[in-house]
This record gives sequence, C-alpha cells and structure tokens, in this order.
Amino acid sequence: MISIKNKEFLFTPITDYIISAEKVAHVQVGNNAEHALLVLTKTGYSSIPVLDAQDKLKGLLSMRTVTDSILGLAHIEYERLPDLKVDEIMRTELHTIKSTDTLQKGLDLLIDHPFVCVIKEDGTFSGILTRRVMLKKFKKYIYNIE
Ligand code: 4BW
Repeated sequence: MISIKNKEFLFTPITDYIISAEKVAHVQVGNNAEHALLVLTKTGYSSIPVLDAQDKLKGLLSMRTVTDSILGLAHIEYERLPDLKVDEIMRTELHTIKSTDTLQKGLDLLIDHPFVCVIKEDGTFSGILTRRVMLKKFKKYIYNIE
C-alpha cells in the first residue's frame, strides 16, 4: 500500500522538472539526414526530438536511426545522407506526457525510456523530462533532503 507521504510525492506534477523546449537540441522535419547527424554528433545526445515549423512534436531521431537508414549491403552509404529527409527516417511511435501529469507517470515512462517529450494539448512541444532529473528528485526524496 502507498503511504500518504509517498502519494504526495508521486502525485506531484512534473511542471518544475521539465527541461524547457529552448534548451532541448532538436531537428526539423524538412532537415536532411546529414544535418541531423551533425546535430547528434555535436550535441552528444543519442536521441533528439523532431519538430515541425509550428513546433509540434513529430518524432524522435537517434544516431542508430540515421545509421540504419544508410546501411547498404556491403558498406555504409554516406553519400545518401543529403537526400534523406528526417521525416522519412524518424521514429513516430511516441510516449508523451503533459506538464500537469504526475511524477508517478513520469517514473513509469522513464523506466523504459531515457527521456519523455512533454507536449501541450494541441501537440506543441514544451520540453523533455529526463531520467537524470527524475533520479535526482527521487534521490532527494529518499534521503529526505527536501
Ligand atoms: O551534453 C550533455 N550534458 C550533460 N550535462 N549530460 C549529458 C550530455 N550528454 C549526455 N549526458 C548524460 C546525461 O546524464 O548522459 C545521459 C544519457 O544521454 P543520452 O540521452 O543517451 O544522450 C544523460 O541522461 P539524461 O540527462 O537523463 O538524458 C536522457 C536523454 O535525454 C539523453 C538525450 O537523448 C535526451 N536529452 C537530455 N537532454 C537533452 C536531450 N536531448 C536534447 N537536448 C537536451 N538538452
């Protein structure tokens, strides 16, 4: 059974723990795979959101997705990178969360995903909730620092 104190923790909204959109590295649907590879390499993140011109979340792109898309039978076909569009290769099955959702929902999702995208009702991208931020919050709670 969940204690009242634990319930308070689990039912806290994620609002204060979101990394806001302007701080999140991303690519846009029209970008080509070469640009995406540059962003992934330069930022060092293994997976990033894909947004459209209206800042709506459309998918996720990872280093693996890009590499997979240019994998030929005998070698990696780097010359195809400029001709491939991000929206042709991105992953579109997404797990998302709203800023009013609880830490409990965030915790459940972050068990299987390193980060979850936060979106508004209309699909506009607001930011991400990361495993690191959640673990820090959880650690503070367990050690009773707050
Ligand atoms: O550039 C980095 N800065 C810092 N401070 N930490 C980093 C950096 N790159 C990686 N890390 C660390 C973080 O602890 O490695 C973890 C795994 O990174 P990832 O997945 O495989 O690139 C990071 O864990 P996290 O902060 O919990 O982030 C989980 C995932 O969320 C990252 C990345 O896919 C995404 N992410 C985090 N911050 C992001 C971001 N994507 C775009 N922009 C951001 N600002």
